[in-house]
Amino acid sequence: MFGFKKKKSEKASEQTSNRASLSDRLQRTRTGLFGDLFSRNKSIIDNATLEELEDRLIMADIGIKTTDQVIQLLKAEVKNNTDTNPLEQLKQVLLPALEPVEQALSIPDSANKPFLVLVIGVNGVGKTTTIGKLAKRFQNQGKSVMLAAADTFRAAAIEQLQIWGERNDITVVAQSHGSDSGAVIYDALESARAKNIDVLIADTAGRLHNKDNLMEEMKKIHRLGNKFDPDLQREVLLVLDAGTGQNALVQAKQFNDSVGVDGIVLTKLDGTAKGGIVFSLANELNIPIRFIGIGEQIDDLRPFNASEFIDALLVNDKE
Ligand SMILES: Nc1nc2c(ncn2[C@@H]2O[C@H](COP(=O)(O)OP(=O)(O)O)[C@@H](O)[C@H]2O)c(=O)[nH]1
Ligand SMILES: [Mg+2]
Repeated sequence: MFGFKKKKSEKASEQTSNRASLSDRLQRTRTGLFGDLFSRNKSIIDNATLEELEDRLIMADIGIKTTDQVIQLLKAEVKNNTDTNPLEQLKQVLLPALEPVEQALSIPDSANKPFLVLVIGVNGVGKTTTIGKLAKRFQNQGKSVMLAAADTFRAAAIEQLQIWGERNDITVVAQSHGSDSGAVIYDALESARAKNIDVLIADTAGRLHNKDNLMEEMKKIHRLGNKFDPDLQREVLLVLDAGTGQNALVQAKQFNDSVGVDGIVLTKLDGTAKGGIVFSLANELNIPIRFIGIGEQIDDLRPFNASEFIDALLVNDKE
């Protein structure tokens, strides 16, 4: 990872290629959810289709509760809205489910710098990768960025961030392996304030020897932010691996209950048939989904856009 290539393209062409690649990248999720259910020039959604859809949604880890709701809404839509086609009817049901969680992460133009982005989540979900992508993104928006290597439990994690920071001319505040992660973040906050840095992104550990310890550590880090400055502006950003399906929902509930989560990044949507988890997250937690990760490269992070996402899911592969 972090073999990011520098790529600069014009905004217009970038947008076109974004749209093209989003549906490509979501191909597995799309097939998992809908198979060829809607690609046979279907003119109506009949009972057999509804039944197969129900099975598929459950298999795609949307969860029973959310699946039930989708099917009920779709039945009503089919009955009441007879002059549209099945794909349009499906969109009418799915889009309102995701729209409420489409809320972009915006870094306020504030005198009270830095804005702290505290990146949390269990091991392997893509925290460090996402931090690289985010740093680049903020820089492209003209913001100065600093990183804090507060995953001090794995030496490799510190090194990974340092190497990447060096390559991209971004200061990484780090201490030795095993040092107190709160101290690293506090140090980084002081340094970022002294240097008038706009955004400080902190990497954190994803595994302590048990779940309670992990949550306690996260709470402690959270409190340190208040100690540094009660008016510190921050985003607690939870990274979830879409490939873990319903497990991602469980993680989101745990982190939200113990530290409070402001936004979610749902990664690895490119490599899974379980992308349906996004509906479950939206439906059950209503936490903003800030970004989605659709690949390992630096540009493979997109702000979450409900309509684009649904459109990409409803592209007809056989057309
Ligand atoms: N396909 C794919 N892989 C990803 C994505 N985000 C992260 N990864 C990979 O997931 C693995 C773990 O990532 P890492 O950032 O080290 O996770 P961390 O332990 O949470 O910091 C790496 O191999 C990353 O390249 C994504 O959106 N798509
Ligand atoms: Mg990491």
